[in-house]
Amino acid sequence: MIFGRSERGKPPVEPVTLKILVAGGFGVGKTTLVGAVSEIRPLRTEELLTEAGRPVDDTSGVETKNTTTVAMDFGRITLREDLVLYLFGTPGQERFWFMWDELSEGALGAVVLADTRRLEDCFAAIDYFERRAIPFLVGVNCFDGAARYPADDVRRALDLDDHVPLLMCDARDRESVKETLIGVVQHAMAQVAQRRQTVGT
Ligand SMILES: Nc1nc2c(ncn2[C@@H]2O[C@H](COP(=O)(O)OP(=O)(O)OP(=O)(O)O)[C@@H](O)[C@H]2O)c(=O)[nH]1
Ligand SMILES: [Mg+2]
Repeated sequence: MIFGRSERGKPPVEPVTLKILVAGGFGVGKTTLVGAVSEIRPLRTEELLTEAGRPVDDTSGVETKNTTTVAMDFGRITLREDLVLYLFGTPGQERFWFMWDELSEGALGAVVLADTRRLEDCFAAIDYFERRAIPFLVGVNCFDGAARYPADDVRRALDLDDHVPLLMCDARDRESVKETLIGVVQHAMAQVAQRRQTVGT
């Protein structure tokens, strides 16, 4: 006897797939974040930082860092059985920024990672997403040894619009990263709904 799909129980769920960017300055923890949550072995494009790059590669604060992303990181996380995120980590160094336009194509939203010891390094990423109206939130990656500041102080220093969420996170911690990603999806969905409403009125 042949059973139809409905008789065998629930039909398989086709998940919605969303593209999320992970951006921010050099060495802020983008590759670490994608690696912490990805359920597939993340694709990385790391190259060794060399003596020749020393004048342009500012490793202050991340002195133990010996590689850098030259094209992108790629990972995947299933947030719910019907919701899958594809994560694209951008290269942090300015000399690789020509990749950003390609990577941001079709993105729902972005996480801008920030390190309070070098806040100015994420200004360019914030400008980039503001200009293109790509919804983003700021994740303050709380490095060991970095001073902790109240969220409002960081918001003010970054001159963030009131509607942009800011969260504290640890790029090495799966649960913390998951929370941050859920925050981006919720924020981006709210922005899309608001834009639709504005267009509809
Ligand atoms: N203590 C601590 N170290 C971290 C954290 N996130 C990253 N690191 C370390 O900081 C360094 C930089 O991390 P990456 O993930 O390579 O940074 P990135 O943003 O991908 O760097 P680029 O691709 O070169 O711009 C690595 O040595 C990590 O082990 C964190 O949350 N806490
Ligand atoms: Mg990287």
